[in-house]
Amino acid sequence: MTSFLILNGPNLNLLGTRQPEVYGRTTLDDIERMCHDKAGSLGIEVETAQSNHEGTLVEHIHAARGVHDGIVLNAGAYTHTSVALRDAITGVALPTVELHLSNIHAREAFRHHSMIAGVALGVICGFGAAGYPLAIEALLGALEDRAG
Ligand code: CA2
Repeated sequence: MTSFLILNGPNLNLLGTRQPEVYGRTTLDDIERMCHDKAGSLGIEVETAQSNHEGTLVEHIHAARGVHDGIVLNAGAYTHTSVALRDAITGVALPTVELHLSNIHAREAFRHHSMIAGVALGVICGFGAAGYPLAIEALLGALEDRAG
């Protein structure tokens, strides 16, 4: 069965508790439940994980190889800094959707650049928690297109 890793980076465990005007009121648990529900409706599986540590995120990406068919990655602030995460995505060669709750291009200049975008299949940002099911659907669609 098709399976995706839904990977969330630093501070996303705080969702729903602070800065609701930027990130909304949905908690990470809610988002992970939404992902499982979306996967169920599409007949696929998802595994969800979150870490505040760059190296742990790299290890999750490595472990996805041979287990999952694609990755939905909200790398949080590491999006803007991490060559290691970019190299991990390139290294496992799994199709990856970069995802952000907020529209990073409408925020501070330092959020406008992504280390991930250049190795991602595509980017979804600015739609809040609704972006996660959108990303799952887009990733599945891309895999189905590739399979012909
Ligand atoms: O918009 C996104 O999803 C981000 O990846 C979120 C990151 C930010 O550094 C990126 O530029 C864009 C930050 C996540 C912090 O989440 C919090 C949630 C509640 C309270 C405090 C932080």
